Parts: sequence; C-alpha cells; structure tokens
Amino acid sequence: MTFKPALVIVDVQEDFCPPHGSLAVQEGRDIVPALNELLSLPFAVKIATKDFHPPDHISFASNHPPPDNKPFASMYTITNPLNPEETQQTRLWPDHCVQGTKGAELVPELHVSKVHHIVEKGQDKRVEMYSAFADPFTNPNVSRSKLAQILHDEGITDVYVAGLAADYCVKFTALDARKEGFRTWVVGEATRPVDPGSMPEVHQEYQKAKISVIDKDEAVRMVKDL
Ligand code: VGL
Ligand code: ZN
Repeated sequence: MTFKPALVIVDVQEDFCPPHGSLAVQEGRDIVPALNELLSLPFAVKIATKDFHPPDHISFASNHPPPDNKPFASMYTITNPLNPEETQQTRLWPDHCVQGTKGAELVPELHVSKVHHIVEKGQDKRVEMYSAFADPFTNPNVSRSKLAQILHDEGITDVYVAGLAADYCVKFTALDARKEGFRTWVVGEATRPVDPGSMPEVHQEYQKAKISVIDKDEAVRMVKDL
C-alpha cells in the first residue's frame, strides 16, 4: 500500500494568536513547537495556508450596518454570487488577516523555511472561505485555492492537518481533504479552537467523515521512517 503524506498547517498567523491578534485563539501560539516538530519530519509536501482577506471582506462585522454587525455575536446570510438560490449562514468577525498587514503574517516562530508551498485563501470579498480548498458553496463553487491541485499533482495519499482554528479553518480543511479523497488525520494537539465548547461536535463530524484525530507523537511515528 502506498503512503505519501502531506502536512497542511492552517492559518498560524498573528491575528489568530495572543497577545496582539484581533481574532486571537486562546493558546494559539502554544502549538508552534509541535508544528515545528511536524515540519522536521519527511512529509512529501509541507504546506502552510494563510487567511488573506481584502479590507472589504464580507466576513468582517465592520463591513455591515448596525445593529447586526457585532463581531463574534452577529450572523449574516451570504448569497452565492453566482446563484441567488444558494445561501450560507455565517458568523461575523473582527477585521483580521488583511492582506499586507502584520496580522496576516505567519508567526515568526514557525519554521517557514521548511514549508514547500504557501497557499493563500479568502481573497474573494464576496464569500467566506474557512476551508483551504474552496468556499462552501457547491452550486456552483465560487472560489478555489491551488491546494487540491498541489496535493493531487504530488500523488499524495494522506493529509495531516493542524493549526488554527480547530473549529473553523482546520475543521473545514480536514473535511474537504477527505472529500478530495485523501486519508485525513487531524493532529489534535497541534490545534486550538475559537470555542472550546464546540469541540465534541467537531469530533462527531470527524467520526462521521472517517477522519482520525491523533496525537503529535502518533503522527511522528507514522512519518518519521519514510
Ligand atoms: C478563521 C475565523 C475567520 C480560521 C478564519 O482560520 O479558523 N476563523 N477566518
Ligand atoms: Zn477569515
């Protein structure tokens, strides 16, 4: 059986980390040592993704009128720009990961020199895009990154996902990796959520999708002797 693993490190950017991030995830920066250990392993492809929004992005509460423009609290219905029949309910956020700002940078502690590709996502102001593969619309899909192409071109069999945030971009990236046909592993220890209370439900979704959550050491054991 062939085994050609890829590592996908999701959105380990200043805005998702304490102490200054506008959308800081609790302990977000604490996962970097585990990520660096993963980056030292012989994965066939190592990728870092970046949330990379224009200032007028639809997910920013600041781009909507009051009273339904409270970051974290307000929801908004996004209509597929290519199909008025398809809608998605989405959460509004503080401005974050704006192209060209410090908040959009990968954290400097991350060993980026070991990464083969940086994949940017979320550039289309009209749609939210948690997954590093594509936006959530299907009929039709609006925006795709180059991630699927890279993984398929390399003949990848297994995708290991880690990073931020466990309940948003990591989750949707892992679910899409599975949909793309890869065996998919989430390195739970090397993620942190926006809402810790949401994680039992996330784990149920993983179970349904046949995605395994593993420890960092388990990932090390699987990949180290390649
Ligand atoms: C993310 C909220 C908004 C993430 C991105 O990377 O998980 N969360 N944009
Ligand atoms: Zn975002």
